[in-house]
Amino acid sequence: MTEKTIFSKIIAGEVPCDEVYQDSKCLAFRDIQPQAPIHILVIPKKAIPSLKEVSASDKELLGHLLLIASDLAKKEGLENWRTVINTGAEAGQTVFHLHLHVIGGRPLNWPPG
Ligand code: DGP
Repeated sequence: MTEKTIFSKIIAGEVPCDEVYQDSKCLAFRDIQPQAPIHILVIPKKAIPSLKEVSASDKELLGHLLLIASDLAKKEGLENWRTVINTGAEAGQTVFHLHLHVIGGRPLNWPPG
């Protein structure tokens, strides 16, 4: 059996989180190592390792995650924000459970490092 990721443990309630939203398909909580005043992670409850492993059957779920990210950014009062999905270790992915970062509350430079 594949080892549970920290995010699967958070979904299962085995590890606490600072939750901001959840529904039947996703959970959103504050990042433990925030990179900006607002830094929320939106994750599917389905354990998909990364954007590499998605398929057409995940279309609705992926759209749902983006809509929730947008709602939460607006609820946090953000006018400008960045939505990031790191895919693969060399792109900065450290937790292999698909997640969207919603980052804002300070000016954000481009390109990212
Ligand atoms: P990434 O590098 O894209 O895989 O982002 C993983 C993020 O997850 C990183 O910003 C730190 C955050 N993180 C890791 N472990 C925990 C945890 O136990 N709780 C919370 N809230 N965030 C975590």
